[in-house]
Amino acid sequence: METIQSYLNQHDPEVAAVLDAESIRQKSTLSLIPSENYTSMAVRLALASSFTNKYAEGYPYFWENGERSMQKNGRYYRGQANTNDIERLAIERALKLFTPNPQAYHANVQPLSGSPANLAVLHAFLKPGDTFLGLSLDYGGHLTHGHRVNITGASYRAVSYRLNADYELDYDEIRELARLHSPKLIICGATAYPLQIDFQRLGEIAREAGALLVADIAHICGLCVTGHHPHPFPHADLVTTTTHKMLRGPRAGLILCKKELGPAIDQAVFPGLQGGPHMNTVAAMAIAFREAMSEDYKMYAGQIVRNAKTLAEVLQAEGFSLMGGRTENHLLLLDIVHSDNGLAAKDGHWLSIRWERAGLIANKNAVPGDKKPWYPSGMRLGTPAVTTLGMKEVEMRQVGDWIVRATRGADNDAELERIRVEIASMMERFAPRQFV
Ligand code: DSN
Repeated sequence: METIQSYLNQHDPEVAAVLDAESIRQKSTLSLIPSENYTSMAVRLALASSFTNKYAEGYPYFWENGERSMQKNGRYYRGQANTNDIERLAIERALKLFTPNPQAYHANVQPLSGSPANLAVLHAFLKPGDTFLGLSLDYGGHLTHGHRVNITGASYRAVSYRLNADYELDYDEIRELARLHSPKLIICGATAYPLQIDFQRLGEIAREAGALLVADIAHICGLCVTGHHPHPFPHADLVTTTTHKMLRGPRAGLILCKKELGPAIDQAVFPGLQGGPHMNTVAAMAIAFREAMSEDYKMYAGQIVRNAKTLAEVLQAEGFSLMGGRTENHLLLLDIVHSDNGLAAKDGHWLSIRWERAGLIANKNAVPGDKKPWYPSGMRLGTPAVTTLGMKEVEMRQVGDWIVRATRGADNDAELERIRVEIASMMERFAPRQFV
């Protein structure tokens, strides 16, 4: 990696300086954004591989009578021997990692990220104006689950469901909405939901309504595939995920579905939505899928949850208000406007800036009732990245202490600077070695 850095320094010192600065930032601050992580060296090398030079529109197979004919080349351009091999391998590994029975499912590894994956699913099964249900953004849902400013809300009739007063999914309300609106599809999954999801119950609701169930597990995929959370299959008809969050792969998206839905999904991804897949990313995905099948990864996933629970306990004991009152996964959502004991702040925007000065990198987040997304009342915290670094419960208590001090002392620049130095010192012990 030093060779790569010195090559970049010589080739383009201006860009090299910014890359170097970002490495230093990542090495000296704490990433508490629940959707961020650190990839392995192997994933990073695959991203920089010669596949980045290759176009590969199409698929490394043909659909014939509901089966993928894997030995047939379905690409539009020539020179695909290796792209075909790598995409077939990525598909095989995705099916092995994510599905109960690889023979009965299909995987499309081409979505460029989670948003295009979700849009492709809607494009495959809905016509403009058709109805689907999704979790409201200010209750932890994702933009692509039908928010009005997103193409999914602008092109389709999106009906939003919410959480109950305890910040839990309200399955009875979802059933009522499904009965009332007869959606073609129900999306479940979230970006700021700290509790487990009952996929079985949602599957029953979807079947009763004659709708497809799509589980967007981008945030929790690692917990589902290692048995720490319920698995969406066989209850869901389709699963979407990103591969760069808890999964620690490249920035990309993935769609898994019952095999009979495969031709429609493939058609929707290409040519429906995208052009050529990013084959360097597909290679990196294949590596990440294999890594996630390991015993180490299973232990990592369990530690993510233990770390989040420890952080939640420390923060709650000090007076922070937690949405849902607890966490069962990798994230916590703090209502910082309604926290006690000197921990209330005017808004998440302001607090996130103050925390960053202390080396605590987190994101502001809407909580129910917020009217201004730029000035929300919440802060979202997650443990996947710090757990990758090897941090455990003891470090989470220290992190909790820093968060408390940086909140009580948010107006005190000297205190923020002291915390920044302490964090940088701890990161010297934990920062990953794969940085260029
Ligand atoms: N931006 C992602 C997250 O942070 O959850 C979702 O797309």
